[in-house]
Amino acid sequence: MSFTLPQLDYAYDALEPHIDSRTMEIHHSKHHQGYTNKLNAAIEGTDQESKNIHQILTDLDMNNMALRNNAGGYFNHKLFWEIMNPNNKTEMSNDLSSAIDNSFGSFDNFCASFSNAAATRFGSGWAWLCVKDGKLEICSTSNQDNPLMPSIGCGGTPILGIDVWEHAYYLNYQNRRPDYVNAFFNVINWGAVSEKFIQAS
Ligand code: MN3
Repeated sequence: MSFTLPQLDYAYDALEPHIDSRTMEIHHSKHHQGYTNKLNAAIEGTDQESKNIHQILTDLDMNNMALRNNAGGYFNHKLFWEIMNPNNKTEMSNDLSSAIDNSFGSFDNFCASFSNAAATRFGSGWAWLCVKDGKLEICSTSNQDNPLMPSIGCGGTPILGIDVWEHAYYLNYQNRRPDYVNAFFNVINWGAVSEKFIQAS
């Protein structure tokens, strides 16, 4: 199969003022399109062509850097668009709320830990909320790595992620990554995260 750029179910300007329209447009139509094109080039004519993206990531040869970077980039951004929507328009399920309380003590503690993981990821990468063995974990990965990849040391199935590459925030926030991370909490699609929690549990 070949992969196509996933469409957003909101407009580029829908996440303003938290994430600006120009950043969204470039991020989706240029960066994510680029990962998609390079993923298709990396799998063309190989046995990877018969796999879905989940299979490609979980079976990955970590030394295959073209596939690692671009399969990761394709999947990570697809998840990122899905777990955002304007102004927290959907609500967290009771099950996810309970799991967050059980794993982190409180929602505020979860926010502090997730923000810390995003702020302290050196250079480019992602911070994640994952489901592992029925429990929630926060971790971060570099570049376009993803918790589904083998031996990544960041376990489980990701249900929420934030892109902390500078291309995700620099136009609006410049070097102020913590401000971007704080703003991200205003646009999390908790309904979508709750669905991913059910699927992963
Ligand atoms: Mn990105």
